[in-house]
Amino acid sequence: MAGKAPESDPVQDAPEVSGPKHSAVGLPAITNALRISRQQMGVKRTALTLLRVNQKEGFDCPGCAWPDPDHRHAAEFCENGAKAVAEEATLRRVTPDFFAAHSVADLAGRSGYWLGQQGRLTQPMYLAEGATHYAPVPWERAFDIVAEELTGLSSPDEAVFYTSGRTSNEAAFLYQLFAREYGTNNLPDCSNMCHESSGSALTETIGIGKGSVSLEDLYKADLIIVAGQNPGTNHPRQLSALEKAKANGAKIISVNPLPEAGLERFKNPQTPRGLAGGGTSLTDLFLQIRLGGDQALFRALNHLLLQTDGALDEDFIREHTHGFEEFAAAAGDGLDWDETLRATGLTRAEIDEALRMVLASKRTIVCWAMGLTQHKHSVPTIREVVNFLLLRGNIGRPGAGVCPVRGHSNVQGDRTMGIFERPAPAFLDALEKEFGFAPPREHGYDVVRAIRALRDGQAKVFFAMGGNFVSATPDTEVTEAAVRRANLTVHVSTKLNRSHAVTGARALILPTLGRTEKDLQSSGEQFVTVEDSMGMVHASRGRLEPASPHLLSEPAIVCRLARKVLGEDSRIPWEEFEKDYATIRDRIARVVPGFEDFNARVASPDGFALPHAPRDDRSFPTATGKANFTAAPVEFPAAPEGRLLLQTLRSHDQYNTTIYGLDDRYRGIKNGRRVVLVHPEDARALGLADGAYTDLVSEWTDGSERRAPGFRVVHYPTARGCAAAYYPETNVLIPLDHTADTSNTPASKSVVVRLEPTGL
Ligand SMILES: Nc1nc2c(c(=O)[nH]1)N[C@H]1C(S)=C(S)[C@@H](COP(=O)(O)OP(=O)(O)OC[C@H]3O[C@@H](n4cnc5c(=O)[nH]c(N)nc54)[C@H](O)[C@@H]3O)O[C@H]1N2
Ligand SMILES: Nc1nc2c(c(=O)[nH]1)N[C@H]1C(S)=C(S)[C@@H](COP(=O)(O)OP(=O)(O)OC[C@H]3O[C@@H](n4cnc5c(=O)[nH]c(N)nc54)[C@H](O)[C@@H]3O)O[C@H]1N2
Ligand SMILES: [Mo]
Repeated sequence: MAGKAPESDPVQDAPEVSGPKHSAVGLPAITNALRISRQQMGVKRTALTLLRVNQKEGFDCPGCAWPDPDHRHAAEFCENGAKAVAEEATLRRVTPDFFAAHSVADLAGRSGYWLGQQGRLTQPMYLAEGATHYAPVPWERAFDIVAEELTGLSSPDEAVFYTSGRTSNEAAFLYQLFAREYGTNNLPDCSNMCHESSGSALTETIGIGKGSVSLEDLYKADLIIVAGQNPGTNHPRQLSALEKAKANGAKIISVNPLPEAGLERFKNPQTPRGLAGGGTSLTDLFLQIRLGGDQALFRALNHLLLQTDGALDEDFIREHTHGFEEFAAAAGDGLDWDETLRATGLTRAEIDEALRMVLASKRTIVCWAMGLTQHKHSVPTIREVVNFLLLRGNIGRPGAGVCPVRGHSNVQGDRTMGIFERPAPAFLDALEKEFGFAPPREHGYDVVRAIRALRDGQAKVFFAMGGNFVSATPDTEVTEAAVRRANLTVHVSTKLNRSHAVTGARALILPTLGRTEKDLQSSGEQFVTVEDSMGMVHASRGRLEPASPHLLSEPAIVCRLARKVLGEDSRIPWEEFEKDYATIRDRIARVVPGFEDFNARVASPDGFALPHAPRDDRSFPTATGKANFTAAPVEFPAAPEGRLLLQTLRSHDQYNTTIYGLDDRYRGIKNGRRVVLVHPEDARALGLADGAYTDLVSEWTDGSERRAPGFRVVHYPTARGCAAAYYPETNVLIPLDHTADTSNTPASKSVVVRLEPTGL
């Protein structure tokens, strides 16, 4: 029934298991999307809302960052996009009465699923020091409280301003401007936990931390390697692009420890064949790699390419690259095949087959996501992918390139707008020139460093523009204790989540508009803009009436807060910005390269493409002025005898920490989330029957242990020695210091665990 949330927390842990599926989408995807949408929104609103997703006059889907094709279907959404929309456009409401009925301690005892199911936040709420319940607070008073705390700090660096990647370009630009005029670069964001490793590796090697391909390139590729990504669940519209590429003759190699249904076979719901027929088989070669074995795999391919006559694009290497000799010396001679096969879990024949496909392809693209970015050696792994593409000149020409597939719908745009704890000096110079204040130059805290600073009492105010910090971050117990030490925690949010229940001495919840909603300011109705995973910028306009008359937009919240905190001293026209977002875009146009004439260009329904030097003209804005080969030693994680390597990943019914439902349809799991997928032979060796219950115990180098109790063992065809369980439940297992070198991203895809039968 629409509008009604569950009263009690449902039993989450009665998982029913039926084995993995071998195809994705098709009719069940539509039925499931409509069922969840109707539960949240009712029938009429479901129809009205879903027809607006990703249309040229509509709003950008708050799901993933996959780009929209030029020729859009009437319903350009996918099952999981529909769920993201339903979650936001729900008719359920969290009112002051709800907070009066539920103490913070009560909320802290609820599951993330239950919290999210309560509906949209409707009024600003304040938790006074020592209070047991949140109480309604007028907006002005809420801003005064934040201003009081921020102006009372002994240094602006005692404040942390987190962002999750749904924030629009306009709001993000204002938010970083406010933080920097206030005086800090402490702007950690979800990207620190996500594609930071891609950004680090790509900036160093090709000079820009973004992907180099467009959708058209995918359609033209001969070979697409999808490594460490589960598009069937996390980027379902990517399957349509892969299907089209295949129809044009492309081959696909999937590199994954799990046989993911979406990559096996796609039943396109937009075509009769997809709905009623067998669908399209996508993967031509499945490489069932061990967790963290990708660097070794790409190194082996590179070694073989270096040994094959005529395999290299020598002109490209000579004209456009740097460091080839050194790389060839490291990768060309002697490869330790025993080590390669151990690291990858593959056979020599499988690697040779992949090589044949690589040699047969003139245009190759590598797509990747969290399976490559969340390991200790993620940055060298992604550099090795770049080496692989450079060897055959697969960058900066049609049908070829790097394709890191972003997560949150505007995470890439937020970074472009300056949400970054280590801003480029040129960006700060441009801010200084445009606004006439001296931005701080010292680097700020990323996510992990922000947690340490809170833990150590060096950070005292935590402000979040969206997201669910305590659930998304590693080392849950450490992180929650760290956040509880803050003087004030503030969350600008659409929905209730655990971060509202784990608070500093005082706390505020500031409810905001979602993408789907009309944004009316005094100059009239506003739109915002976003940038997708392929560097396309376009407008997003909500149409629904806001969930409550008390909501403020994210730009309005930043403007009002900035005026309170910075007062008369501010040189920035905050009032004007709030009134008319076009005035924000005028400033972005003057500060951020590629946004010249922003207001005029974004008026085009298709939006516009941002410049990308390697893609546009094969120039590489790196330190050497060329694309850089890099030669790093091959690394891979190893689990000691009797232990497994655990990856923490998403089920089909969740959006990060937002749990839509309790099923993971493609993996054959229903009605529960506390499951651990283990290869049947590994499970037998550990004496664990399918259906047995086990605690997951992670073992850390300093001898400490962390425990996540009560997971149902599921015998599952994952790579040998590897296990998988859902995040955020498993974040408790990941030590804060277990991060990727260089990017400092929590290494959530390689955690050494012991499985201990529950109750022993
Ligand atoms: N519906 C939905 N959509 C989403 C999200 C969501 O939660 N729900 N989240 C969004 C966000 S923020 C992001 S970042 C993306 C995440 O998108 P994904 O990266 O697809 O998300 P994960 O579930 O973490 O899946 C990781 C995949 O990599 C594989 N993998 C794990 N370790 C390795 C490895 O060492 N090597 C290789 N080759 N493969 C490995 C796993 O088996 C799995 O298939 O999706 C975005 N879209
Ligand atoms: N173990 C493990 N940990 C991980 C990962 C993993 O694979 N394994 N993945 C990491 C990745 S890739 C990411 S991106 C992070 C995600 O980290 P976050 O981005 O912090 O987490 P989300 O769950 O996406 O945030 C959900 C909340 O955002 C708020 N929200 C939704 N829409 C809006 C909006 O329009 N405006 C505002 N202001 N708020 C809104 C809602 O209140 C909702 O509860 O988690 C990371 N953590
Ligand atoms: Mo992400």
